[in-house]
Amino acid sequence: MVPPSMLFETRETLIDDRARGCWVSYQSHFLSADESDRWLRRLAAELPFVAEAPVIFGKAIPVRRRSCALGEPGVRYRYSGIERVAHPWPDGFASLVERVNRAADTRFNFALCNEYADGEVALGWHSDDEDDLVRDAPIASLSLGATRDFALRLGRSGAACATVSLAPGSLLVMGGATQRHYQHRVPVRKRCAQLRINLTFRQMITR
Ligand SMILES: O=C(O)CCC(=O)C(=O)O
Repeated sequence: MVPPSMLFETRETLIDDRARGCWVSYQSHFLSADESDRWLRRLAAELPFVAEAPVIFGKAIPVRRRSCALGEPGVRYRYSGIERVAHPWPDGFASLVERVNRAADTRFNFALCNEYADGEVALGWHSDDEDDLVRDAPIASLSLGATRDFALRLGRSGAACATVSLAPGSLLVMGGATQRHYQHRVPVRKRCAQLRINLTFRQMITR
C-alpha cells in the first residue's frame, strides 16, 4: 500500500521502511489551533479519565498517566493488564473521527485517550500489538495541548531512529507492519508544565 505521506504533500514521512512494510507519517496542522484548543478544553472537562496501573512483571504499578476509551458500543481493549471499555463518542465527535478515518484511509472504531498532566508523565517503549487490535491496521495519533516528543526505534532495544515533537493539533499515523517491528515512547520532559491529551484511534476486533 502507498503510504498516505506520498499522497499529501503536507505530510512528512518519518519512516518509510519498505523492506518490512512499515511507515509512519506526520502532519503538524491536522487541526487548526482553534479546533485543537477547543477539543482539549472539552475533553479535559468531559472525559472520564481513570488512573493507570500497568502490570509489569506480574505487579500492578500505579503511574500518574490517566486514560479512558471512546468508541463504538461494546468495543474494548486489553493491554498491560488493563481493560478499557469504550465510552460513546462525545457529541460532535463523529465528524472528527471521519476526518481521521479519511487521513488514515481506514475506519476506526475505538480511541484510547491518554492524559499527561505535565512533562513528568510519560509512556515507556512499547508496541501496540495486542490481540484485540486488527493486525497491521493503521493507528492514528491525535495530539492536543502541550507539545511532547515521540520517539520510534527499530526492534526492542537500542536508541531511537526517529523523534518528532508532536504539536497540538497534529496527526501521526503508524501504518503497515510498524507495530510488529518498531516500538514507540513518549519520554519525560521535566520542563513541560502543561497538560496534554493524546487520542490514538485504533481498529479493534469486535467479537
Ligand atoms: O501519547 C502519545 O503520543 C502516544 C500514545 C501511545 O503510544 C499509546 O497510546 O500507545
